[in-house]
Formats: sequence, structure tokens, C-alpha cells
Amino acid sequence: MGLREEYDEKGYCVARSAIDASLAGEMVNHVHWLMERHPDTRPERLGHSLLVDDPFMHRLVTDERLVDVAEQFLGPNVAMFAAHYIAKKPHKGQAVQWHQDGSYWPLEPMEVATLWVAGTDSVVDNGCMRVLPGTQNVRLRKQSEMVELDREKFVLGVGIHPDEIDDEDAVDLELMAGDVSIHNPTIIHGSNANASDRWRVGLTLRYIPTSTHVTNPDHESILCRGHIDSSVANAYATTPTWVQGDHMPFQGAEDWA
Ligand SMILES: O=C(O)CCC(=O)C(=O)O
Repeated sequence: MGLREEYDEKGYCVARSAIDASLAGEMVNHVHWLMERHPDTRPERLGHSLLVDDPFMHRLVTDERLVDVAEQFLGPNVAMFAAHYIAKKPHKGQAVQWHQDGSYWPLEPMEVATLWVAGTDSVVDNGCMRVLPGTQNVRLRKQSEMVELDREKFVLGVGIHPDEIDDEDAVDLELMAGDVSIHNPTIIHGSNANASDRWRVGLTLRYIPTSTHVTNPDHESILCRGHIDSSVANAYATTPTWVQGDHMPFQGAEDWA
């Protein structure tokens, strides 16, 4: 079965070795570089506003290998509307409560695919992502139907009430560094805390076709391939220039200087 068929049937799929080990290693370096500059931000919360003007992030999200994967689900005109490192420290990394991504997003229509890129191995003991098979076909919950969560324990502020979840059939999406899982905006998913003595670094990249409207006018996406749709009022980030000292050094940074 091809990736697209698997995704259509199950709501998720995995592309093994989508990027090489050295690029995955640069993602881990990037997390540590960001943590030094934003010491008050937990590494599970290195979100879009810290990344949208970052040259390494532009280099990564426009990587042909990742955009080739995204194109299979979204067609030829591809943008990335939200990036977020969820990096879990050994023994301290937080859990992600069960949720559906589409509950949080200002998108019309909800045409979007998440590429979850593994910077390190992501397995059961360090808190890999888990999905509830079959839930890709359920109704998308509103945030008003969800419960508030303790931000000391959980990455998200609201999630699905634990009483509504039967996780007996949950699937652990175990990935090696460089693998990418892809999931749809309705499937219920989450992850446990990191109980291991190893980091778990994942990067969520939310790719959309440029025909999807990001209804928050202040939000900037990154154009990755093809054309902007002039009938859709989305804002796009300018391609940043890499400046030594201001940005993390990475392989090929001189091409962005
Ligand atoms: O990284 C994780 O543990 C969870 C990821 C997630 O919730 C998401 O991609 O929406």
C-alpha cells in the first residue's frame, strides 16, 4: 500500500528515513540553540513564533524530501502554516493529552496534513506519539467541549476529557531519527511523558495547500512549493537571510546568507 492509500484508510502513515541522519542531528542542535536563547520557554513549547523567521526552519520545511511527502496529500501548491518543536527532556518531558489537531486551528477548509519529523528516535519509553485508530472518522470536537489541563504536566492547555478515551487499542508510532509520521487533523492522538534518560525531539510541521485559508490575519505561513492562491488572503513570511552570530550555523547556511 502506498503512503497516500494508507493515510486515507487509517488517518496516519509513516515515511521511513525521509530525511538523513545529519539533518535530523541539526534539528536536535537547533532545539538546544533555541533553548539557550529562550531559557524561559520549555523545550516542548518551541513554537511557530520562534521559528517562522528562522533560516534553518525555512531550509528544513522547504526540504524537497519533506515537501515531496506533503505534496502526496495536498497537491502541488504547498505551504507550512505552523511549526512546533515538542522536545522532551530526559525524565522531565511532558505528556500531550489526547486531542484532535483541528480543534485548535484557524483553517478553512480543514485541509491540512501534519508531518511529525523525528530528530531523535521516538519510542515508547521516551514518549512517542500514539494514535487511536478509527478516530480519523469521528466528529471534530470544539475546544469548549474539552477540559483544561495542568500546564505543569501537559504540553497543551486543553484536551479531550480522559473519561471519553479508550486507549486499549492505541498504536505507538515508534520512529527512528529521520523518520516522519503523517497524520490527519481529526485523528485522536497524544503522547506520554518521557520516562527515559534520553531526549525525545519531534517537530510538528502543519502543511496546507495554498487554497486553505488561515483565518487569523496576523499569522504568517511559509510558502514551500508552487504558487500562492491570489483569491486566498494568507500572509507569507519573507525568506530570511542567514546572519552569522544571529542564527544557528547549519550545513548550507551560506546559500541563505
Ligand atoms: O509530539 C507529540 O508528542 C504529540 C504531537 C502532537 O500532538 C501533534 O502533532 O499534534
